[in-house]
Amino acid sequence: MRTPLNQVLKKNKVLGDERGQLVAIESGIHIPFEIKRVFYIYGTQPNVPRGQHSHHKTQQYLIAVSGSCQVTLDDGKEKVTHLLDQPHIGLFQDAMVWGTMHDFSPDCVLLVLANEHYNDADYIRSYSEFKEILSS
Ligand code: T46
Repeated sequence: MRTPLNQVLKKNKVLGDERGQLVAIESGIHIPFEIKRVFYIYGTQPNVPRGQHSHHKTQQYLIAVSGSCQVTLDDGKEKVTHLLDQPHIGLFQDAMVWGTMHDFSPDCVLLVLANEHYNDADYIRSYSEFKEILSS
C-alpha cells in the first residue's frame, strides 16, 4: 500500500561533531530503493516551477542540500505540499505520484536520488493521461 502523502517527509540522522555536520543516506536503510541515478538542480528562476510530471516506475528521494523549496505531491486522490528547508530532511516521491517543485530560494540546490536510469519514456507529462492511468 502506498505511504500517505503527508507521511513521506523523513528526518535523517545528523552525524555532527565539532567539525560540522554529516548526513549519510544508504539504499535499503534510509530510502526504500537501490540508487541508480543522482541529479541535482540549482540556479532556478523565481516563480518558475520544475517537475510537473509523474513517472511510471521511477521513485525519487529529494533533499534541499542548500536553501529551500516546496514540493507538491499529488497521487490523484490528495495533494500535499512539503517544505524542504534543511539538508537532513528528505522527501520520498513514489512512482505514479505527480510532483511539482516550486518556490525555490535563490541558493537552493535540490538533490534527487532515483531508483532508475534516465528514460524519457518513463515520464508522464500530461495530467489527464496521469489521471487516466490511475483510473484504469
Ligand atoms: C524531478 C525534478 C526535481 C537528463 O538527461 N537526465 C536526467 O537524469 C534528468 C532528470 C534530466 N535530463 C535532461 C532532460 C531534459 O532535457 O535534463 C533536461 C531537464 O530535465 P526536466 O525537464 O525533466 O527537469 P525538471 O527540473 O522539470 O525535472 C527534473 C526531473 O526530471 C524530475 O524527475 O523530480 O527534476
